[in-house]
Amino acid sequence: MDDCIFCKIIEGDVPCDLVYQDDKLVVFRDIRPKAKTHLLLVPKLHIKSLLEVQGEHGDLLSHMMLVLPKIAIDAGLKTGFRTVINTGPGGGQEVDHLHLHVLGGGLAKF
Ligand code: DGP
Repeated sequence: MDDCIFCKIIEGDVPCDLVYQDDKLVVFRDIRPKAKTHLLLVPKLHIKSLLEVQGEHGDLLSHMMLVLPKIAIDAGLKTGFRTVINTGPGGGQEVDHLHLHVLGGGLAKF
C-alpha cells in the first residue's frame, strides 16, 4: 500500500527502531510511547484492521500471538505486559494497517 506508513517501514523506506522481524511480521518501538516500553507488532501483509481479517489469515494471527510473549520477555517485560488492538475509527485506530500494541512498565490499571 503506497500511502501506508507501516508498509513503508516494512519496506525499509521509513526508519524505525526495529526490535524483531521474521518472514511474517516486524516489531518496532512506537514513535509516541504510552508506557516505558511500547512496541508495535505488525504483520508484513497489509490488512487494514481486525474488521478485514479473513479465515485465510488464521495462521498469521496465530503466529502473532505465539511470537508476542517471547518479544515482550526479550524487551524486559518479564512480569507481564498489556496488549491493545485499536480497530477502526470507533476504536481509535490511527494507522490503517493491523497492529498490536505491546505495553509495559508504569501502566495504570483500567
Ligand atoms: P493506532 O491508534 O492503534 O493506530 O496506533 C498507531 C501508533 O503508531 C501510534 O501509537 C503512533 C505509532 N506511529 C505512527 N506513525 C509511526 C511511525 O512513523 N513510526 C513509529 N515507530 N510509530 C508510528
